[in-house]
Amino acid sequence: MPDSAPHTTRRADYHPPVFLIDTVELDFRLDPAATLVRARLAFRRNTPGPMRLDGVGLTLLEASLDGTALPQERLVHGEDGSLTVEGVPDSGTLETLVRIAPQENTELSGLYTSGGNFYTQCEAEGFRRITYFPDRPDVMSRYTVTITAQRELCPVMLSNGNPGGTGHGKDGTHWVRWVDPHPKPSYLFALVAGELVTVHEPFVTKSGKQVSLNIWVRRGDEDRCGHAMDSLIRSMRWDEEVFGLEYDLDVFNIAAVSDFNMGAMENKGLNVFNTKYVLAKPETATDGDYQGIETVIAHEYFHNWTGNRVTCRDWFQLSLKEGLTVFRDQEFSADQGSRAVKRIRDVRGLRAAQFPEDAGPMAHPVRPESYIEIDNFYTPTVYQKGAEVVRLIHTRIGAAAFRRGMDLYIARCDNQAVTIEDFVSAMQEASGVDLSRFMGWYDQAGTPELTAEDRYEPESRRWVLTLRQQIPPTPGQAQKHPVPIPVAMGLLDGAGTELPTRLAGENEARPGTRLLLLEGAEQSFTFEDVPAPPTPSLLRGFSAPVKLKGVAPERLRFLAVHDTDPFVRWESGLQYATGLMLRMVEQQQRSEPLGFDAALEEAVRTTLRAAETDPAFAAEALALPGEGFVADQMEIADPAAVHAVREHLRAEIGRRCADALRATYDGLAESGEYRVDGRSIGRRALRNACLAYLVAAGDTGLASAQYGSAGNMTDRLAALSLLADAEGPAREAPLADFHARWHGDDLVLDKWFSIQAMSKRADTPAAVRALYRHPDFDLRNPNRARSLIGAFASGNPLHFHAEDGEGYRFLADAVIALDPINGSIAARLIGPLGQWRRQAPARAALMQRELRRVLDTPKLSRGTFEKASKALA
Ligand code: 0A1
Ligand code: ZN
Repeated sequence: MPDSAPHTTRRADYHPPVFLIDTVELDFRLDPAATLVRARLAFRRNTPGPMRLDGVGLTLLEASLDGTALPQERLVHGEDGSLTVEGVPDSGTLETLVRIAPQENTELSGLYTSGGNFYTQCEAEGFRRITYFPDRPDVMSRYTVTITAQRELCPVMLSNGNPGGTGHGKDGTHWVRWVDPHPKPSYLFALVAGELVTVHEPFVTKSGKQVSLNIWVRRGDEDRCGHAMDSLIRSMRWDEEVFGLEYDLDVFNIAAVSDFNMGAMENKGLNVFNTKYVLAKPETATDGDYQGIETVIAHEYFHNWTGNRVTCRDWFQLSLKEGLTVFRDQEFSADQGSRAVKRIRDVRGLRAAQFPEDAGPMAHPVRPESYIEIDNFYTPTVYQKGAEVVRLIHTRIGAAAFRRGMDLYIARCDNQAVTIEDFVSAMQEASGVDLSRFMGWYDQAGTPELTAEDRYEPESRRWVLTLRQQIPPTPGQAQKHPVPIPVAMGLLDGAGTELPTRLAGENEARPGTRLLLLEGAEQSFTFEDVPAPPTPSLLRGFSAPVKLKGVAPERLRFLAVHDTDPFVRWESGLQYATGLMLRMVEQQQRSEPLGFDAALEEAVRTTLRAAETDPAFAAEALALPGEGFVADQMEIADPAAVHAVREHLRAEIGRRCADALRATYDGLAESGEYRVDGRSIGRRALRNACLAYLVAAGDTGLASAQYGSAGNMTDRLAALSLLADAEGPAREAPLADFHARWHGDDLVLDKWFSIQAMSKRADTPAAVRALYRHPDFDLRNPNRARSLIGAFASGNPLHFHAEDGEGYRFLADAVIALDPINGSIAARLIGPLGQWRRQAPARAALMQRELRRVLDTPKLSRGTFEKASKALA
């Protein structure tokens, strides 16, 4: 437990800031052990009340008001580290000097060192670890930052905004000044300093403004920045073309750091990135890594307008910037390649992370009502479901009105800290559509369940579709109201041809997909002139983040082959296979022999025959539903039975379709240079999907051969991950080879840890314990911690849920060890233990026991306390 009961922050308690800060002058004197920070704040009263400044772990050395030193009695230090200055006038200048120790900062929030360089992370509440300040997003100020350091220690010194001068000191120091002309909240402040080299490109905006683009990395990494730079340039162009948004500073800097809590951070003019989302070359990075870089680079760049120019009033509005920016990066990536495949991957991700969250103890609305630790709310719900809600609005009002809405939102809210209502009302005004009921999507947790029933009336040639919705209760929200659900749909005739549709009351039939809007709990839609009972195709493109339940297996089979909408084709295959697997899990539980459904073989063969047109889609269609997804459909999960069924099906498909799989595999052999365009990525994905089935059927040799001959990391890693499940030398030799080759490369070594953590082999729990003690394992590095602990707990349901509880014990041990080092990462990793309600009683008891053990740990961080206590509540 934390020493005192942690404070809960509530959305309803919002009060405007007592003081505003118009300008901030920061002077840094960098030293790893003792950095000095002088801050001059030009303040102005906004509401009645005392001047309370946030601060955490700061040593105050001096304080003065309008040039006069403040006596100690007027400086009141709070237990939380804050500083209250008594007797301040309504406006003036407060100057403080504090000392901090960046090299002691293992939480990686505030100013910290990594590999001898200095980096900051201020979102959400890191700025208060740098200086005393009203550290809340609705205090927006203009910053001037001067950084002084030993020339040798820090040849490069960066902050937000534009360069504002440099100079030399006598004592081997130099200084650099940065001026940011745009007002910004403190969470967007950044400083990066040390030995860094740059990869540079010029960029000219559509109105002719010259911008210097720079990616700052450690020497030796320059040859891995090409894809990040290319992604940045494409993002900048795209935002100009699609949203008319141009970059607004003379420089755009990106700095890569290997110790970072999240993916990246959108600090104004100085994005800081986890190296994982910058560095790539074909020998070290997989196609997934390349795609991740493109997405994250775009995401952070797009924040320049949605997040930075227009920011959040308070942290409850986090999805205002995150949901909207994820929507924007999804649209960008969709425009770079196959829109359908992008949508499938995004939905896969939503279901893997957000749906379980929405059904678990940490379920919260896209706009939460309360939090103990805001770091815990950078969640799939705020990000991915938030993006889905923006997409709902886009779908409802159409692309043109959405663009007008964006223009209005930005024109009206520029340089302000606003709320989700401000966004929705801009969309409403620009479209003329009443969107008030869409607020239900922001304020209610839980995934709506959608069911559809239909009947055909031959005499009147009418077909009636009845849609119903229901939102399950979630912690603190027992009662739910219906939300508006746009259902994109179409009708197919018996031959699979798309029928034009005419709803009762309409004059003319319309071709293709149309949008129905389910507004209440239940609604019927009558279609006229329907010649024969049709097959409905519902929720095309996944038009709403809901669970569509109860579509009959025959319809799924039909749609999987015939639907004109690629998403529904994929989805129907997935749902069909899920239903089959659920029935087989029951057989497995009754110890009955597991059979095989010939429809699966047929589906695999059909997919392979058509694969040439869109290999990426084929790769998605070939994948069986994941173990986690299947388990999520069960009242009480049974990870071992689900695993057994999936392995059985993989081996059966591999055996029965070996000829076709092998032909496709051979036909897709790489020739020529490695390329990262969508088609090349799709071809590799398909080839490796075939390989996985062939290995499941026993052909380990094929994976060994591919491991040896692979010319890129995608193919090498695909082979290695299959070999990691094998017995004997087929496994040990390539794992040792991989380590020998790559142990000097942190990002690649992370993959070596993850692959072993996710192995199906029976000895994996013991192997994971051993890897935890491996000399290359480092709990302080978030990427490494995630690569072992996170990969095991979230990516290996079979062994995480080992019957003897060893998986749970390991996770709790790791969380307890990590919490004092980096509470934010510890709190993130503990998540899987919260899913105990969906496990059988014996497992659930073991999980609860570990959660209690974590909770009984002295001096637990607020974040881990919040996650563990809510999981047990
Ligand atoms: N705003 C960033 C995410 C981020 C949040 C918190 C961080 O530190 C605790 C770091 C990054 C984004 O959306 O990319
Ligand atoms: Zn973001």
